[in-house]
Amino acid sequence: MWKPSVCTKDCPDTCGLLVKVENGKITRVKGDPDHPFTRGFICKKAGYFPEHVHNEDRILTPLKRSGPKGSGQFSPISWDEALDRVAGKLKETAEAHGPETVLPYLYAGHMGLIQRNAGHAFFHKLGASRLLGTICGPAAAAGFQATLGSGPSTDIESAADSDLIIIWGNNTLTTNVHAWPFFKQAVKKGARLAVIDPYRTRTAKEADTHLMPMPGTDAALALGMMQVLIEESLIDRDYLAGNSVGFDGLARRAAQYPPEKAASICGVPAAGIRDLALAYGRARAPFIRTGWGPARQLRGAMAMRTIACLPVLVGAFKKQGGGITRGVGGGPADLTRLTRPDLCPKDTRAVNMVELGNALTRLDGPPVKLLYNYMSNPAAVAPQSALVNQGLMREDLFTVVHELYMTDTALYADIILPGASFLEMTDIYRCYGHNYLRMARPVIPPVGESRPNLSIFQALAGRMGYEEEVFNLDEETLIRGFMEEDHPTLRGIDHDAFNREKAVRLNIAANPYAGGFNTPSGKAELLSKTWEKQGLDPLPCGKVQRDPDGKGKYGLELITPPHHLFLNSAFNEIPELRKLAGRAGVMIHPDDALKRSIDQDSLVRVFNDRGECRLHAEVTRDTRPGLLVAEGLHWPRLTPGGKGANQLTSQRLTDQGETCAFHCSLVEVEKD
Ligand SMILES: Nc1nc2c(c(=O)[nH]1)N[C@H]1C(S)=C(S)[C@@H](COP(=O)(O)OP(=O)(O)OC[C@H]3O[C@@H](n4cnc5c(=O)[nH]c(N)nc54)[C@H](O)[C@@H]3O)O[C@H]1N2
Ligand SMILES: Nc1nc2c(c(=O)[nH]1)N[C@H]1C(S)=C(S)[C@@H](COP(=O)(O)OP(=O)(O)OC[C@H]3O[C@@H](n4cnc5c(=O)[nH]c(N)nc54)[C@H](O)[C@@H]3O)O[C@H]1N2
Ligand SMILES: [Mo]
Repeated sequence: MWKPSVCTKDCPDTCGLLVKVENGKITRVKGDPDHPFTRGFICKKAGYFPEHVHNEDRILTPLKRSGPKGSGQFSPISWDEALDRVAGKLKETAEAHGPETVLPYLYAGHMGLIQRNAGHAFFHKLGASRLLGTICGPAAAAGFQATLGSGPSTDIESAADSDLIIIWGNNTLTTNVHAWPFFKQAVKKGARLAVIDPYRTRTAKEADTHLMPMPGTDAALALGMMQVLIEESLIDRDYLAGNSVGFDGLARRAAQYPPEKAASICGVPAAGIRDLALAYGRARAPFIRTGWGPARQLRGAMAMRTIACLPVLVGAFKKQGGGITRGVGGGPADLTRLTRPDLCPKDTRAVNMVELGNALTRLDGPPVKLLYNYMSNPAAVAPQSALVNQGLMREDLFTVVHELYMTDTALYADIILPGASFLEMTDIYRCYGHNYLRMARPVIPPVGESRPNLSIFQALAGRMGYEEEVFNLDEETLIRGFMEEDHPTLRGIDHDAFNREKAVRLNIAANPYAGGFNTPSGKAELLSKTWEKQGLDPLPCGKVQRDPDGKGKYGLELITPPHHLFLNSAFNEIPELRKLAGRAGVMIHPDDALKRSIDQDSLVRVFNDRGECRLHAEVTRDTRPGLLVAEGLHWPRLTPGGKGANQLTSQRLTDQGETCAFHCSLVEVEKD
C-alpha cells in the first residue's frame, strides 16, 4: 500500500512523497507525481528513508549514561524512569540555580510546524533561557529585507520563462534539485545559465558561465556589474524613478567599482564581470537564484542586500520570468497557540545558538547547568567544535538529548529520549523553496518505544504539574487552529484538499514585487535609511572582511558547503550513503598542494587557532588557488581523530541577523 507523506528535512524542496508499507514496515519511498513543484522525483538521500526508519542503530528505548561522559556507554531504562529523571533534574536545577540555567537547543532536524515548535511552551513556562535560532537564514533575510522588504521573493517556477538565470551562491543540483527542471525549461528555450560560486560545484559544471570569486567578495562583484550596467546605460530609468529610492547614491558607489577593481577584490577576470553584466543588462527577463552561501560571511547581509539591487536596476520585476529568489513561503504564521510566548517571563535572557561553545564554557550570570537538545546535532553542526565539546564534557552539566541516532551530541548525553521519525507523526509543512502547504499523518506507528516531540513535552509537562491547555492539545486540533488564521496567504486555499493531505497552493503571487515593496518607503531601497539609523552603511558596499583571527597568520580560505549525500549532519546514519559519500575530504588546488607536498588522497591536517581536523586531500582544479573546500557534514565521530570541519569555523556573527559566518575561516594545511 502506498501512503502520501512529506519530506521533513531542512531543504527548500519539501517534497511530496509516496511511501510503501508492507507488513507494518516501510519498504520504499518515491516521489509523489501529484506534487505541483516536486513532480514525482526525489533526491538520492530520500530514497533511503526506509533505512532511516528501520535501522539497527536507531535508538528505540530511553537510555541513561552508564560510563564516563562522552564515552557512549548507556543502558536502557523505562520511559517512566527517564521522564521522572528529566523532570526531577529540571525542577532541581531551576530551584537551585534559577530557570535560566536551563538551555533548550534545537534546530531543524524536523521542519514540521508542530513537532519543531513542540517544546517552546514548555520552556517558556519553565522560564528557561531562550535560544536565538539564527544559525542559518537571518543574515540572508536581513540583506534582502533592506533592499526589497520582507516577505516572499520571486517564485522559482517563473524562472522557466527567463532568458538568463544566474545561480548566485547556491548549489542547486545538491540543495534545491527540484528547481532544476524549471531552469532547464528556460535553457531549452535558449536561456543562458551562469553560476557564481567559489568552487566548481555540480551545478557550476552544468553552467554556460562560471565565475569563481573568493568567498566574501560578492558585494564587490555585484557593484562591478552595476558599474557596467550604469555606464552602458543598460538600466531602466523609468522603473527606477517609479519604484526605487537612492539611485544617485548607489550610482556614486558603483562608480568606485569598475570591473578591474572588482576583479582584483574578487579574484576573477574583469572581462568575466563585464560580460556577465552586459548579458544581465541586455536580457529580456533576467532571473537570479541566490542561495545562502554569500550570506554566511561576516558581511553576509551586505552581500545579499547588494545582489538584491541588481534586478531593481534593470526593472527585472516587470518582466515575465525575471526577478530574484531567496526564500518564499507564507502562512500559517501565527503559531502562538502552540508556542505560547505569553508564558515566557519578561526579560528572560537569550542565547544565540551560534555561540553554544561560549555559552557552555564562558557564560556566566548564570552559567548553563542543563542543556536540553532536540532536532539538532550541535557537536557536528555548531561552529568552533572544540569549545562545544569542552562544554559538553563538563561534569556539572546535565544533558538531555532527544534523538533517533547516536550522534556526536548524543554521545555526551546523560539521558537520551528516543524520537519518532517524521513518518511516524502528524504535522503540517510550510516550505521555504515553493509556495505549497501540506499536512501529513503517520504512515506507520512509532517504531519501538520512540515518541514524537509533542508527546514527550506533554508527558514532561504533566510531571512538572503544568496545567495550561496547550499541554493537552493534539496535532489535529493544533492544525485546525493554525488553518483558521486570517493570513492573506491562506485566503481562498482548498481546505478539503489540505485535509486529504494534498499539497495546496498558498495565495502568493508568482512575482510578489509587482505590487510594490514591503519596505518603509514602499519602494526598493537602494539606499536604506533603516540601516543608516542602525549605524550601518546605507549604501551597498564592497569591503571585504576576512576571518580576523587568522589574518596574517593563515593563508588559505576554507568553506564547508553542503554535501550531496548528507543534509547538514543528517543521513550519516545510513551506511550505504556513508559508503557512497566516501571519506571526509578537502579539495585543494594543485598549486597549493604542490607547495605543501600534498598528494591526492593523503591524509592532511587542516588547522587554525580554533582547532584542527584530519581530512583526505582531493587535489583538484574544481577549487581555486587559496581556497580549501570541505563538503559536509560528516559525523565527526566517524572522521579520523573524531574531529569534524566545524573545529575550524568561528562563532563570530554576521553584520545583520546574528548568523554564523560558516564560510569565512582562514586555515593552513599540512601533510599529516
Ligand atoms: N544535499 C544537501 N542539501 C541541503 C543541505 C545539505 O547539507 N545537503 N542543507 C540544507 C540547508 S539547511 C540549507 S540552509 C540549504 C543551503 O543551500 P545552499 O544555498 O546551496 O548552501 P550554502 O551553504 O548556503 O552554499 C551555497 C553555495 O555557496 C557557495 N559559497 C560559499 N561562500 C560563498 C561566497 O562567499 N559567495 C558565493 N557567491 N558563494 C559562496 C558554496 O560553495 C556553495 O556551493 O540547503 C539545504 N539542502
Ligand atoms: N561547517 C558548517 N556547518 C554548518 C553548515 C555549513 O554549511 N557548514 N550549515 C548550517 C546550516 S545551514 C544549518 S541549517 C545547521 C543545521 O543544524 P541541525 O538542524 O542541527 O542539523 P542536522 O544535522 O540536520 O541535525 C538534526 C538532528 O535532528 C535529528 N532529528 C530528526 N528528526 C527529529 C525529530 O523529529 N525529533 C528529534 N528530537 N530529533 C530529530 C536528526 O537525527 C539529526 O541528528 O547546520 C549548520 N552547520
Ligand atoms: Mo540551513
